Order: sequence, then structure tokens, then C-alpha cells
Amino acid sequence: MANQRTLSIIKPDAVAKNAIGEITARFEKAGLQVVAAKMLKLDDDKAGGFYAEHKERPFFKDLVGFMTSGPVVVQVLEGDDAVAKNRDLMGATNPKEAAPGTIRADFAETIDANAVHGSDSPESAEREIAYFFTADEICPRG
Ligand code: RTP
Ligand code: MG
Repeated sequence: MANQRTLSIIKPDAVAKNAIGEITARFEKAGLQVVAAKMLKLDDDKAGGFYAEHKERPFFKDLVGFMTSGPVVVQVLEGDDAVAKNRDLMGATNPKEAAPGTIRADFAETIDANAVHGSDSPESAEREIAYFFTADEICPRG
């Protein structure tokens, strides 16, 4: 399986629950390495730009409002099949439909405040990583 990178965001609800460590431990235990990380308070432009693909959707305003409601932790995760592996760890978008043992099942209650974001394809990952990190902020272990 190819080595890959993906972008993860621990969203404001999970940061507020003091779950940064527990969520990051799940990534690490699954064999993903954190190769870049920062904590940020997003503004409307940064959050809206990140979710630009959803601009015309009815939930867009609420989504931006939620993502700017508190600090987030943005990480680049690296490992075999990182994009799909992270999506598996996260579980379904709606926590009520997320499989037991997934991050969203364990840390989220609603589709609006669903604990984590993960890139949905290698192409999205490349774009999303560049949206938050410069090349010199990424530190592969070698
Ligand atoms: P994310 O981008 O945050 O990782 O989530 P995702 O791929 O699982 O879901 P996506 O379709 O990209 O939606 C982005 C975020 O928008 C909110 N959403 N609300 N009310 C709704 O029907 C609805 N649908 C999506 C969710 O918070 C989702 O994470
Ligand atoms: Mg998405």
C-alpha cells in the first residue's frame, strides 16, 4: 500500500471536550504519524475557503459558524493508505450512523459538530494540506 498524506482537523467540539490527545492517539495507534500540527482559531474567510465546495449547500453558514466557534487542531497524517485509513477511523459524517468504536461515534453527537475532518481523496489531501501548511512546516520522520 502506498505511503500517503492526509489532512485532519480536530474540530472545535472535540477540542472543547479536551479530546485532542485521545483522538491523536487513535491516529498513532493505527500506524499514522503526525508530520505537521498547529492549533488555530479559524475566521470566516479561512473556514469558508476550506469548505468552498459546500458554498451553495443549505448547511454552509452553520458549518462556517461552527468551525469558527473555537480553536481547532490541524494535522498532516502520514502512512500507508492514510486517506482511507483516516476516514475509517473517523466513521460516518453523521455520528448517529457512525460505526461503534469510530471517532465520531465516540466523541460526537450531531452532524454539525462531528469532532473531526479528514480529506476525502488524495487530490483533496494535497489541496487541503497546502491550504494550511507550507512545505517547511511538514516534518517527515525519514
Ligand atoms: P468533513 O469534510 O468535515 O470531513 O466531513 P465529511 O467529508 O464526512 O462530510 P462533507 O459532506 O464533506 O460535509 C462537510 C461537513 O458539513 C456538515 N454537514 N452537514 N446538515 C447536513 O446535512 C450536513 N451535511 C454535511 C458536516 O459537519 C460535515 O462534516
Ligand atoms: Mg468532506
